[in-house]
Amino acid sequence: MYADVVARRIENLANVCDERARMLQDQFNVSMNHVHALAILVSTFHHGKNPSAIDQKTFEDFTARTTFERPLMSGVAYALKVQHSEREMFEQQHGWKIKKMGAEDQSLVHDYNPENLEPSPVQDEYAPVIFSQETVKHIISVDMMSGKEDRDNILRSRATGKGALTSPFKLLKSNHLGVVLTFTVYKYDLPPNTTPEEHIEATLGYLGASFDVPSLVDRLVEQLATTQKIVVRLYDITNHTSPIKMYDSDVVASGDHCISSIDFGDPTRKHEMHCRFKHEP
Ligand code: WA2
Repeated sequence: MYADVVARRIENLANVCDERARMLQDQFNVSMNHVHALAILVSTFHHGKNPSAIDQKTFEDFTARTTFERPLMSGVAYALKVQHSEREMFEQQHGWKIKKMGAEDQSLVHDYNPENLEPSPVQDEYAPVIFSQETVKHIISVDMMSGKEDRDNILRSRATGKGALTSPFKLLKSNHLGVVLTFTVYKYDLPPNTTPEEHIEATLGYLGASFDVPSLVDRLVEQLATTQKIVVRLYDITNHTSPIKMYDSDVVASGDHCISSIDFGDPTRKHEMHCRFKHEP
């Protein structure tokens, strides 16, 4: 029966789609756990030692040698919480000024260089990047609170003590959509019943990772052996009335499609993978 064939085809597609979604979710989860461990590393060896045992060179070496632990992250960095009253001393200590994130159009140019950025205007507080993986060196000295998505993510992560994920947005020095994952570093371990105010008070800094969605999902999709070619799309459906497309295999496809949900570890965000069979010519 033809109906049988169609039913089996759709069942097969649903299985393949679930398998892909699970694979991406698992890779994201292991990457996220390692970013969390990096936050503990900074807490232990930067804030927990005097003098600090971490400088930019150590951070660069360590993060380069452990990239295999974070298959979905294009770069990690650490930004410090700096109050306005501490700004002058901070800038003297580091020998550079806290910079404001470039305008939207400037952030897209390929030779985005913090040297060309303007100093940050006066704010209550800042989150300048002091350590970065070599791949995102261009954000050193940039105030991550001067970008809306990064700022909201920092505020959400530090009030809750949990990993926070942004919606998709254009990353600096990249033409791609990406998401940023942030973990807050605190002065001491906070018990589960700690209030948001106490969390904010105990904050020292923010360990963040960027996930360049198209290049990293392309790599994952390519790695998977395929008998039937399938076309994959990834959506942020947090606002279900206006989903944001994060990834598209760039192939025209129509016909039956299956949907698998993906959990990227931040309960305030919802994601879906949509799969179709590629049309044979
Ligand atoms: N990292 C890399 N590229 C970006 C970016 C970012 N944020 N934001 C825009 N383009 C240091 O949450 C703290 C990393 C932000 C962490």
